[in-house]
Amino acid sequence: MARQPLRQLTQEQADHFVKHGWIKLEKCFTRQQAADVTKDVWIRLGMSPTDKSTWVEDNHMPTVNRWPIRDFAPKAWGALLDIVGDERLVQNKNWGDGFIVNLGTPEGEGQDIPPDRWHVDGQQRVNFLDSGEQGLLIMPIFSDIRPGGGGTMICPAALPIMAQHLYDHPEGLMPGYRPVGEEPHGPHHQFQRRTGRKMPPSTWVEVTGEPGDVYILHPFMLHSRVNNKHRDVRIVTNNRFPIKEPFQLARDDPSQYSLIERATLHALGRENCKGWHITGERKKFDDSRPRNPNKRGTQQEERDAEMARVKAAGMGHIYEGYNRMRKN
Ligand SMILES: O=C(O)CCC(=O)C(=O)O
Ligand SMILES: [Fe+2]
Repeated sequence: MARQPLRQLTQEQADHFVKHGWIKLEKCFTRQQAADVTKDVWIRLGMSPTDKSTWVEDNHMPTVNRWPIRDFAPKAWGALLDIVGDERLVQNKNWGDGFIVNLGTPEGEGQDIPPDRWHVDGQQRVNFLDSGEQGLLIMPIFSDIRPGGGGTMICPAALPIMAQHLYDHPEGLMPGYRPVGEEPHGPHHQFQRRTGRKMPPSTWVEVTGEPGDVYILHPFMLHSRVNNKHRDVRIVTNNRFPIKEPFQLARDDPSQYSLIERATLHALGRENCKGWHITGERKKFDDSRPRNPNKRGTQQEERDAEMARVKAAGMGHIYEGYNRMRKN
């Protein structure tokens, strides 16, 4: 039996995802929707939009409210189902307001600085070729992002390298893609970052667009935060799209592969992964440590600090407004 026909994507978009591991969808939600959900960003951040001396470069805000993708961005939702292939596999049907706000730095203003924070998301677990926990990396855009304005850099050409490394290490890869069992400063120390540094700039793709545009990326996509030379207010979210089961890369009926699975096989240059099995343990680490060096605390600490700031500004009610937007 053939897979369901595409609901949202054109065949050309589906083929692009399989071949390159990413697509950009335009106008998945309106500029007004973006304005509505980001309207309290400055209060939440505790910074002033007009006083750059209050700005911190890289802000990973806690998620306080969530809303169903299906209602907020139906086109993106349709595309996601096309890529995953089956709604029953979808674990998290919401996006939220955990904005990532890149405000640039005084030193970086006007400067062209190459990206150097190359990584693949998956910091909280041991990663395998067939891991479903990341699912996809989805980047909805909530502000105007022009070239040089702090949009993330992605490197689709590194997908085959990441996929092969996962294939070669069925024992699993730690964050950064050091194989489980290898000493911390061994041969694969900072594998992701070092691979990124070797990729020529001609292979990079800069995330740019308008509020409402959405990038959908393969879970192994190498990407990096970039300098925001214009010091525009760059607002996105990064969402996982976890699926409930490991990906199946050795199906008896090849017509049943999802687009993600097909993209993984394409990156490996293989028809299937028959005979490949994980040999390590699927494991999640706890989330009580800061996600990156710029974070000011654990997720709970950040949430508490933000709530305290918002309450001190006499704006505690903003969260009630948000909560009314929630549908499930
Ligand atoms: O802020 C960005 O452009 C990228 C952030 C990112 O990749 C991350 O937080 O994992
Ligand atoms: Fe990331």
